[in-house]
Amino acid sequence: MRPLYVQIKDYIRLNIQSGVFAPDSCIPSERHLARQFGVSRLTASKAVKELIQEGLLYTSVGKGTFVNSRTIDQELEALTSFTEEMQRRGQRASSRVLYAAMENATAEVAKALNILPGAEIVVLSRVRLADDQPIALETSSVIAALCPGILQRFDFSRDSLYQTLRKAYNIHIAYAEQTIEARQASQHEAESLDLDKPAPILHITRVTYSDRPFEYVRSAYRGDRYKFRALLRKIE
Ligand code: 16G
Repeated sequence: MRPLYVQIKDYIRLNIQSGVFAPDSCIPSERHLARQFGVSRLTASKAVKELIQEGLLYTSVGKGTFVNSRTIDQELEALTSFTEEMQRRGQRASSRVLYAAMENATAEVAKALNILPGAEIVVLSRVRLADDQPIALETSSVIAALCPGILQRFDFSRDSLYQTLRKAYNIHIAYAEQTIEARQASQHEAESLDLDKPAPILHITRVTYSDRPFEYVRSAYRGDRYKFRALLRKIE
């Protein structure tokens, strides 16, 4: 059984997605949610707080908690796969698969994916290319139990990982958390990305969620070929 605060989060998220809680409208109060779900006020508050952190809701002091329409669009819009992102720019996406195998989760990966260390994960390491130019080196770890047989059934030099997860395993991406930092490319990264050393890369660590974390990715984007854009909203 899923924790109660997660069930409350799902309830709010579904109501937002279906338009029952309209953009910029006030959602039910924490007291109301607590009563409705038969939980403590603290549990309801945890659900609401996390949705605020995820950018789905915002609070207005003394007025209540509201549906954050613009941020959702921005965040969901920005959450594309490499294949979709390249298509949008009119470029052709392809991949060179460097490694694809089952492994046991290290403590770091297990923590990010909320699984036990040693649990089976699918590790996929790919050089991502746009119009045949290497752009990024991505290593994704996906919980194996969620996508049985994925490596036997699909060819990731051609197939999109996200499309495969959605179509074949019914895993729908809800949001992702990522950090970006600049650093010097390692030798392996430089070789994979055809870089003359020393060259800067943008190193991204990302956890992608459906109704639970399912993918942990570490990627190196070529600093000279990639730019990340963000829309920033003033905090009330
Ligand atoms: C993006 C994601 C990566 C994901 C990949 C799936 C970033 C920084 N990374 O590159 O986490 O694994 O898309 O792409 O946005 P695919 O569906 O084309 O295989």
